[in-house]
Amino acid sequence: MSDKPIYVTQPYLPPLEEFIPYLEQIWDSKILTNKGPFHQQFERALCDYLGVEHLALFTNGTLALVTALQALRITGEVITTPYSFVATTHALVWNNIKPVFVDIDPATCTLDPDKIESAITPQTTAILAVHCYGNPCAVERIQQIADIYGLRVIYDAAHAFGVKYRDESLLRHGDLSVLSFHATKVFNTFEGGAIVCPDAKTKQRIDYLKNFGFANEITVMATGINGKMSEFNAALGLLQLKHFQQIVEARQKIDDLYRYRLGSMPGIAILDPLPEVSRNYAYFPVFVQPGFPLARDELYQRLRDRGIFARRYFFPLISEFPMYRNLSSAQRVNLPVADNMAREVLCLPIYPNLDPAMVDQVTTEISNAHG
Ligand code: T4K
Repeated sequence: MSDKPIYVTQPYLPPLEEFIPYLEQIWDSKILTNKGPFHQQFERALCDYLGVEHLALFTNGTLALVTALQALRITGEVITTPYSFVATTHALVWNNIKPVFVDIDPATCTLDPDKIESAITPQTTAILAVHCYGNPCAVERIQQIADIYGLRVIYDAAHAFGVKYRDESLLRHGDLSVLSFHATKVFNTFEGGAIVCPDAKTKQRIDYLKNFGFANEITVMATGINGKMSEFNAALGLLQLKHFQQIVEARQKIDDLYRYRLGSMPGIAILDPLPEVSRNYAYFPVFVQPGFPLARDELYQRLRDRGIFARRYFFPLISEFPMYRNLSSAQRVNLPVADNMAREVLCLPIYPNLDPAMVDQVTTEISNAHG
């Protein structure tokens, strides 16, 4: 039994004294928001760090998703995954778009490209895919399908900060990618998010949209919203960026340790690292299968009883929630892989300050279930 609860994650915070000078600047300037100096610096620093052309900061990932769909004027039906955080699908409905759920690939937990074409109808305008757990979607296949059918591609990259695919940023794929800097993410600014886009014109439209549609003091270009990131969050982001490499290295050690301890445990399945991917170690999902003596929920409860708060990301499937379950694409027969994975998944604690002794404790508790 752990003295202190072990949560699925714990936000990384830089040493407080390093943040004070940033706060002093904000207190001096009295510029708190509306594209202040830290906001501008952070946008540039993120583009450089991530290796992308343009990026617009947001107050959170959900508003960034909602705005990304607005920016591309997406309508009608959008193909998406049921295996994600509910914000992915809610963003469609906030834009009066009908979600069409398609099953996932068990190797990555991302949209199965082989299942996309049969879900396309004359109303389909886009694909909204999720780089789940930081695993890249089948980006080339998805782009091929999108090109054939004239669809736009938006990636919910909330889990994919810093992930590289074939030696370049994963965020360079698709028409837009959306990041989350929420407290529970690998890179956090307390709350925050961003849209990554390839061209200056789209970036400008997104900048109008996130600022009520204002182009200047008296001109409103679009029915925008308030999605702006504050100077506090932007300043924190600038500082967090300096620590990010160390955050990833610490996470990698935890990931290695879990793989070593659980890799050959009967009834526990782990996703294999993908070739040509430089990972961010955002989550450590395991899948509790029939060879394990406990059902997934029994293991979840057993760990909780011992102060270990693993989480069932992503259970229930989004398609099971009351506002979605009546859609024909939400029927379980349409989503057998996602349905199965949602019933088996348990995300184990992983964060930079997680003591290896605690990882041992988690894996010992799992192994003890074997009796
Ligand atoms: N798309 C995807 C694929 C996403 O995963 C998300 C967010 C979004 C879009 C939307 O992005 P944002 O609008 O959030 O920027 C959490 C997060 O709230 C959510 O951001 C995240 N996905 C989702 C996967 O997980 P909960 O309800 O599980 O969070 P919560 O509060 O239970 O936190 C989990 C654990 O983390 C706690 O047990 C303790 C620890 N924690 C949490 C917070 C908030 C801390 O130690 N400190 C904290 O401040 O949803």
